[in-house]
Amino acid sequence: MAKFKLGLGLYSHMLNEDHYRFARQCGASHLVIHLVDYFADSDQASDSQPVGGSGGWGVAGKSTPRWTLPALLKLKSDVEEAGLKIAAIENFDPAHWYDILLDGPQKERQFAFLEQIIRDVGQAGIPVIGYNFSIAGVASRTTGPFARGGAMGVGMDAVDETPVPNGMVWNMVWDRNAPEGVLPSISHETLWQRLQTFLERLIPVAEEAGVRLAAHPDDPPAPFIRQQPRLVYQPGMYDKLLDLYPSDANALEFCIGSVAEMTEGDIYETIERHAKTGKIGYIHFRNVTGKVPQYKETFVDDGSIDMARVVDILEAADFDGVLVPDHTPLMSCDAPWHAGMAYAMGYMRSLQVTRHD
Ligand SMILES: [Mn+2]
Repeated sequence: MAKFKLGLGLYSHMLNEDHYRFARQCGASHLVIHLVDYFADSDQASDSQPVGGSGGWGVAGKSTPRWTLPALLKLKSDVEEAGLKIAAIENFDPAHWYDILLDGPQKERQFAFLEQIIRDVGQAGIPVIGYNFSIAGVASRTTGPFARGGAMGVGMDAVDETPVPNGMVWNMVWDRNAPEGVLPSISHETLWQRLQTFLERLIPVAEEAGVRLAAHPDDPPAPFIRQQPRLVYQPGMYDKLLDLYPSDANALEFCIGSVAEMTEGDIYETIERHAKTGKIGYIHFRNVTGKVPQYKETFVDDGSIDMARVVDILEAADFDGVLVPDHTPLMSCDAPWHAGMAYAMGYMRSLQVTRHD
């Protein structure tokens, strides 16, 4: 049995007994949970993964009650009753940190709120918060029957240049009454300064709370999307992020797919380096063909990445954290999301039980 643990990612509307049972049936011991409902007040299908059109997903802020200590403790106990553990919470609510990303007037208040969230998450015994330090968030991706057998999948053909409207950040609307207009474009340097402030402010709190803040790379990893700079769009930028604030609490939500979509670097070397230094909080285990700006997500066994080789690298590095499928193509049946996930989980489970002992 391999050392890594198998997890399933659940969106907020899936945080219920049926999905906990489904995760167990797929061989998961852990969950990575989303508290933000990306599609609240949106007409996008909520079972498919967020693609990110220019219009954004939905309205931010509805997750607020889920971030309180009593709510986190209840969630944790429900998940544990189902025989699972929460490995991580993935993504902050844009309503809670838009002015941290935008360097706006509510920044101080929002830092204080995120500090409280980190303390509460630590108090609830949840070890990781995954985040994506991005103004535009996920955008420029398209869906189509791109995957094997015509399965609906995600890809990218070109960079979306549509500017981000006022009142939107990270692809969600935080102010429905924002004045007309668009966000000003900023430089990469300015974005990195904002990240530095974020790390200097929150990593010490995370250290004290026993929580790791784990950074997802940009999806898609292009230098600019929607006229906003991206932070981690080449492998070396992950190193820059870690070097900005060396701490065990400054970690990576390592997305194999997004890193493989980058135009530089070698996916195997990059994984090995970070696994060996213990910097990986958890892993998005998905496959892809092509690179930015033209790539397609694939079934886990069908892309250009040798996923068994990845597992061997993780094993050799003694990685004992959690792998989740991230996204999968949707399969043609009555339960496209479930079938896609069960397929990926079965593949991962076989790697887990057959690699080493
Ligand atoms: Mn990912």
